[in-house]
Formats: sequence, C-alpha cells, structure tokens
Amino acid sequence: MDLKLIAEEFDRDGFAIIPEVFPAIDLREIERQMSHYIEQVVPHMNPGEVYYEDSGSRPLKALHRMQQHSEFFSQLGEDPRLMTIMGSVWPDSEVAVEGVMCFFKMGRDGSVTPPHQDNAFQCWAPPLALTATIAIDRSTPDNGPLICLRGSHHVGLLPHHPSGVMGFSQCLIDGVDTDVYPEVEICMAPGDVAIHHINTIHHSGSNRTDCARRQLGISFNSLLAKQNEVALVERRQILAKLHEQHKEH
Ligand SMILES: O=C(O)CCC(=O)C(=O)O
Repeated sequence: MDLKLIAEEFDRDGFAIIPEVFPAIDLREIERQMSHYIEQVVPHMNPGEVYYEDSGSRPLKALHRMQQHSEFFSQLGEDPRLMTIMGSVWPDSEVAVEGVMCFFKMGRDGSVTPPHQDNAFQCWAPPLALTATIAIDRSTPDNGPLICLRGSHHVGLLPHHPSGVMGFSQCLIDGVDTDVYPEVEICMAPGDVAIHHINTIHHSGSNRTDCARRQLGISFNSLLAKQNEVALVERRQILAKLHEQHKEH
C-alpha cells in the first residue's frame, strides 16, 4: 500500500482506489458471514436497516447498521488494513467507525443510486469523514459501478431534497459541471478497497449483467468531526416520511 499516494489522491480527487487489500480467503469468510447474516439477522431487522428492490422478486438492495447486529461486521470496521488507510488520510487524529453497510445490486435487478453526497445523510462538521467500499464482486462499467465526480468534495455540501428512492432518501437538487468535476467509474476487483470523501458527489447506474455487484460500505470519521444533531433529526424525519409513504403504496 502506497499510503502517501492514497492520501494525495484522496485530498486531490475526493476518492482513491487501493487494490488487493483483502485476499480471497478473507472474502470467502465475508461471504460466509454475509449468508449467515441474511439468514439469521435480516428476518428480524427494523425498517431502515434492510431495503429490497421494488421489482417483482424483491431481491435485497441494502443492509445498514450491520455492526449493531454482528460481531464479525463490527470487527471488520476495525480491521488493521482499513485503519492503516484511515491513518494515511487523517494522520493527526483518532478514527471511529460510524456504520457498516452492504449494497447489493443483484444481476438485472440492481437499481440506480441517485447522485448524492454522504454528508447529506451523516451531517459531519468539519467534513472529516469518508466511506470505504470493499468490493465483494468485480465492479465493471456494465454492472452499475460507483461513479465519483473527481474533485467534487471541494465544492462543499450542496442542497439535497427527498429523492423518493428507498435506501437513498436524499439526492442532489442540481448537478455540477462534469467538465470541471469529471465522472470516474470506480471499477474494482474483489478485495479492492475504494475510499470516497463524505462530500464527494457519487451515484451509480443499474446492473445490466446477470451477476451481482455486491459491496460493503464502511463509514469512518475523524474524532475531530462532530455530527450536527439538529440536521440529523431533520434527516431522520425525511426518512420516516419516506417509509410512511412507501407503506401506503
Ligand atoms: O451501491 C452504490 O452504488 C451506492 C453506494 C453509496 O452510495 C456509498 O457507498 O456511499
């Protein structure tokens, strides 16, 4: 791992890809734990912790707050390889794990993620926070890879509004100029890790292949950042409204 390069890319571009962080043996264990989680935990989860696609067979779309229900996924957030990456980005502060998620995007059934900045959901000030993505499957231009707008973290948090999309309740109101902030597909091999800044604009397309594009997302923050509690309450109200509307359909 070239830690200096990771920090430089992250500061400049708002994201960085670190290849081959988790070997096949670790990925097999992640998959085993995931299957166990889906069988044993998911049936008992609360709204807001599990999302399904709207399509007929309703495959899994996303799992949230996995660290609260699984020692394995809680420990994964503290993995020394991830902590080394965090140390390169924030060398002068301690780091905490805010949440562990999984985004599924099953073959032919994985839907679009609207453009957003994660800080519209997490409300960190200063914005010393990021999401680390661990690729479980290969992500390719055809299966809805994460797309980050290079340098967009420099614009700060932009206005969002309710998206109506379950699992991604907020989306950007206005786009930004992609000539200035070009879109970059984050194509990864299993075991690669990508990090994106909490203010980096990102989105993803649908999965047009037969194979799943699963990836874990782990949110980290520097302990120098604090969450804006007032903004968080507002976000939770928007989310509750979306869940209420969804029930009505
Ligand atoms: O799965 C996706 O494409 C979206 C993931 C995402 O928004 C994130 O990791 O912050």
